[in-house]
Amino acid sequence: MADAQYVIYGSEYSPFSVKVRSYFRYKEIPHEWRPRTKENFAEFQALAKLPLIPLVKCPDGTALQDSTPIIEKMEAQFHERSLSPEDMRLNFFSALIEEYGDEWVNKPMFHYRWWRDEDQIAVAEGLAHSIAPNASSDEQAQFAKDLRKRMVPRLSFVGSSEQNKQTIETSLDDLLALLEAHLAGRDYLFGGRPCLGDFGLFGQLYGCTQQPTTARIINQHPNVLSWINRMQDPSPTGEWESYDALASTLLPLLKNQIGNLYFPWAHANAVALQKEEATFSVMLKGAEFTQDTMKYTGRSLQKLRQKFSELSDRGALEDALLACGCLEPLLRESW
Ligand SMILES: N[C@@H](CCC(=O)N[C@@H](CS)C(=O)NCC(=O)O)C(=O)O
Repeated sequence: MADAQYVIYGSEYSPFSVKVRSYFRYKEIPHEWRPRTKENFAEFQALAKLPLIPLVKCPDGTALQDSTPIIEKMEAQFHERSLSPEDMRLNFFSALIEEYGDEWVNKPMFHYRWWRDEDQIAVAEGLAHSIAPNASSDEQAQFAKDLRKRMVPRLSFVGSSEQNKQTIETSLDDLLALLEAHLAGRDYLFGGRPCLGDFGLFGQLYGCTQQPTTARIINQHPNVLSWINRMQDPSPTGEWESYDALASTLLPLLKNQIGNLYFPWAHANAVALQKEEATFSVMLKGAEFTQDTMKYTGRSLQKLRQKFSELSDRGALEDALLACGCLEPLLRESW
């Protein structure tokens, strides 16, 4: 039966979709990758509760959406090649990196996609081709123009603006420099096997390789580029490394990107949601950052805090989080 396996409705241009596709490949879960197109849109819509990809249709016909719960659900069913290192510190760091990838690194990915003419044109053409593969070249060109017109005003959804541009662009530079150092001599974030954090971060950075400006930036980071390529179809190359072996380059990355950037931003967003404010401003690395409040990010931060609060015997984890400026934001109350 053609559908007696998982079907992933996604797009090569959707970071969350390629994240889930890489996960299914790594876990060797039989699946079909079905790019969502104009032709199969009605089929997708009949399954979707939200107008978002990825959508995974299970062999029993039920549909799953939202990459993090999709992976959690699969992890509970497929135990080979687990994504969870035994060390609680690494396991929690992995969740933290995934959350940061999904919620923060999505900003530079999306900002660079639709900010400059060169990138707008290249991505709109690629998107038009992937959504309407059978259209004539004239129709695709018109569709690309329409997509560009529709997507550019959506920059504000991720907080991309003149005011925030520098913070967003510098955050990608900083991430890539820190990741380049961390990945020297290792295949995945925690050694010889990918963790949840690898998948989340990879999805967004893979998206960056499809955009001329960020492709040029990433090309200057050969370790990161090799890792992005490896993550498209990952397989284990060894064991997890120990926390001590990883700490010297991992903690600076967490401190710079999560302790000093993601957490202050996500916390300010959560406070604004609590106060039912439509926008919020927060100082990030000395610059004021203003954006519309995001409900999804508020909920996912809450889940992370919940996950942390449920851990017992977490003394060593607290020390590790303290070392990278990530403990206090997890202990704070919000809404
Ligand atoms: N939190 C969701 C986010 C999914 C998401 O934002 N998907 C984007 C593409 S990456 C989307 O479907 N946008 C609307 C569209 O493409 O029609 C997840 O992790 O799956």
